[in-house]
Amino acid sequence: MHAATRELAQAIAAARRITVVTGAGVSAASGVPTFRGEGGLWRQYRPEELATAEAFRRDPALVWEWYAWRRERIAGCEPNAAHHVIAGWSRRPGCRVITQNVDDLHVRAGTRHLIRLHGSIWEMSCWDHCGQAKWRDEAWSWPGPGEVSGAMANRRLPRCIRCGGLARPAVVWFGEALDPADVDAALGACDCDLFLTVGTSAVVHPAAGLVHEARRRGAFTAEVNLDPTPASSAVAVSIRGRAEDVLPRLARP
Ligand code: BV8
Ligand code: ZN
Repeated sequence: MHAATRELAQAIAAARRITVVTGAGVSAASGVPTFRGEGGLWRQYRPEELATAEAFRRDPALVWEWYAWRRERIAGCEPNAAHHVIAGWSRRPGCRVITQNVDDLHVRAGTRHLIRLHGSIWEMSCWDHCGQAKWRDEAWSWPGPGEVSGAMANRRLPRCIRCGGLARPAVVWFGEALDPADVDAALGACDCDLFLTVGTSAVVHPAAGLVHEARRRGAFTAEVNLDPTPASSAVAVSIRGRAEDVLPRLARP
């Protein structure tokens, strides 16, 4: 085992309070596309065209077609070894898990004390803000090519279960505020002994700022990621590798 991995494994074993922050890299081995790496979603699409309220206002069918495609991809994915190690850590008192991912694979792996900063691709909310709380809908799927087009497509889009208006994916888009309760919980989780980021390019805020806040509060900070990130030079230990390979080693000091 590399010295850095051993050092981190020992720090994890000794830590009383651990906070883990994950990004798309932790789900890569499960087959969920990442955003910015090789074959990432933002290589094929422009985020402003799909992951913003403006894009949805302009063309809800296009945005729903993209989310339907991602839901279908994710439906066939299972949590991988990295999710299971993190779920194991989450059962330790004082451990909290924060994810940027919307795939809910941490939920399916049985992770406790999970903060889903960007929401869930399996949940919907009312585009017209009628007051209906977000709800889970795993059944809705895109009507399929050729079956509907144009105005017809808009009629087959998901509707709000309360007012019948247009429903939207209950995820946080660029330019949208995160749920203040989630931000508060994430900041509270920066009070920890060990802060570990796994599988994130560390460019999306406010999630990307958490590791720096944890360091400011005295935490031992570490990163496991396939590529270098803007956080790599700021953490105490930065391990280059695949989460599904490295995390099981970190769990067996
Ligand atoms: C907000 C939607 C304010 C859901 C997403 C401060 C500074 C700079 C910019 C900003 C700032 N504050 C706000 C901004 C703007 C913006 C932002 O951060 N822009 C960036 C891009 C510059 N932030 C926002 O707009 C946020 N909102 O701050 O609002 C506000 C306040 C009040 C009132 C109104 C507004 C909202 C951010 C959320 C955006 N939504 N997605 C969806 O459809 O998924 S973000 C999107 O990127 C995903 O949700 C994803 O979670 C997130 C981060 O990406 P990563 O998870 O890191 O994935 P990525 O592919 O980038 O990286 C994967 C990494 O894994 C790679 O490094 C790769 O090397 C590695 N990897 C691959 N395989 C493996 C691996 N590692 C290990 N093992 C492997 N096997
Ligand atoms: Zn409604």
